[in-house]
Amino acid sequence: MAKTIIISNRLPVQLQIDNGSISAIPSVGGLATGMKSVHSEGESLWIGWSGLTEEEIPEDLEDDIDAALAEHGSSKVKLTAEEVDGFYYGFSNRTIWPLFHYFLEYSEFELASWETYKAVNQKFADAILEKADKDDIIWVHDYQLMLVPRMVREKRPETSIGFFLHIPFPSFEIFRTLPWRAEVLSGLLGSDLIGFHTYDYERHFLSSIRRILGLEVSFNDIYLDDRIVKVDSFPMGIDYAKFSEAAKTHQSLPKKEQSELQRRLNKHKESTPDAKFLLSIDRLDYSKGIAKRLNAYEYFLNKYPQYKEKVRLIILAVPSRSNVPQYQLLKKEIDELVGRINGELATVSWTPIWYFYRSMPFENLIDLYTSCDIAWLTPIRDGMNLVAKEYIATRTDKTGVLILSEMAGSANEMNEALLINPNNFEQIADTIHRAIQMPPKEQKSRNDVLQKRLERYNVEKWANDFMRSLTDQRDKDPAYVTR
Ligand code: GDG
Repeated sequence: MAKTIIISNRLPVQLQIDNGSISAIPSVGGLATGMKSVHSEGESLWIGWSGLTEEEIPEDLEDDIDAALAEHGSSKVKLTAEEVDGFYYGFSNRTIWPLFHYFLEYSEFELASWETYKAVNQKFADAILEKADKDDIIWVHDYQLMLVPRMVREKRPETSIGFFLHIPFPSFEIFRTLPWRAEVLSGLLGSDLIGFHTYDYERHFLSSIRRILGLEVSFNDIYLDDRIVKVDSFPMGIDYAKFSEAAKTHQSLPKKEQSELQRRLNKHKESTPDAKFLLSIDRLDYSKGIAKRLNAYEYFLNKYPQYKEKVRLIILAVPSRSNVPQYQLLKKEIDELVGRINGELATVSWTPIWYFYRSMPFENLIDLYTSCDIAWLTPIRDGMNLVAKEYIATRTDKTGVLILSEMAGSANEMNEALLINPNNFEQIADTIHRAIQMPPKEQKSRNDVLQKRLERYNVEKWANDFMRSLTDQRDKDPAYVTR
């Protein structure tokens, strides 16, 4: 029976080695959840890096690790610390990530890390070739693996291969600066179907295909000598039921079962009933605009001083890529900004910013989503931004206001949110004021539309739509049909 092979940089499970005993814990991330419907037992295999380098895996535990992963339909690609450094921290996160998020000045073009990226992509492709049977369908994920589709196609011309990019695809003017631009495009063109979150990313990609490779493009089809590659947009949704059910359960919890965080949030709400909580949750990443958001918050408090002592900004910044210098500098900048703003504006009874630099358990995430009156997300660039969708899904009584950057892919589907330009402090200050003043009736009518849309186009539908489009494409491919 044909199976689906999913391939991404990280596996959907976390390995834990404790006194020689191995366990694999399923991850709760969006991709892992989204692929659940595709990654059902027995019919699919997930290939990726386990998160431990070869040096960190004791040789005598190798078989046990493979067995633990196999229980979750997973198989690991072995990477050395040096490979992780050049491939992941290097080319993926110091070249592609900044470039594709329009941070051209952060993008490093180093031949050595490009060479490692190629070699590691080949390792992933070899792992697929070793495990894939003739009729299997292959779905490759994200910017770390853009060369894999071509590498697999070269050895197995008839295989059905899909690729999905989770981050923006930049405009031609940005993409053309990459020294290895043609190789990256040609790597992606090994696919039968290439998916993006938005129509804009799709258009940018097609424009680079025309101008860099000179290929013929008609609507969303790219004509190669022997095949047609289809390009389309598939905006990723969330597991809507999971978030809305968690919020309902959470609200019915008796006081003694509530988390410490929830009790503290309640206490503050009771002591200042007209106070408002603003919330932002992101990985600590320069693309998320956290430092700019802090400056905009200070601007807002100075423009609307009546809200001093009345609003609190909760910032949850999740540690990310802390081996990359830009992330270390950003962490320092944010620490200093929070310290300065709190130092200058705080009173004995009011701290303007509550700053958490950590990852929180899912239950606490729900505490925050359900307790905060306004979610304020201001990425400078963001492929989609699932946090915006999750916040809306948890608003069971339909109150709450979402202020969202128009630079996030999700803004395309969330017109009922208050959309802002993250660089326009004047507009941001006025929008926070508007959000605080928004009558509950208006909040409910906006959120009602948003919730219905998110519930309908959930992550399962996203995965199924992509798979359907990929199989349709395969059925049209002459190489497959005449086989
Ligand atoms: C990339 C693209 C695109 C966050 N903090 C905690 C936590 N989270 C979860 C959220 C959400 C996920 O992490 C973050 O997803 P985003 O979409 O907001 O952002 P990226 O991590 O940058 O993801 C992005 C996405 O891929 C999918 O294609 O939307 O544009 O950059 O699900 O809930 N979860 C827990 N604790 C935390 O502290 N448990």
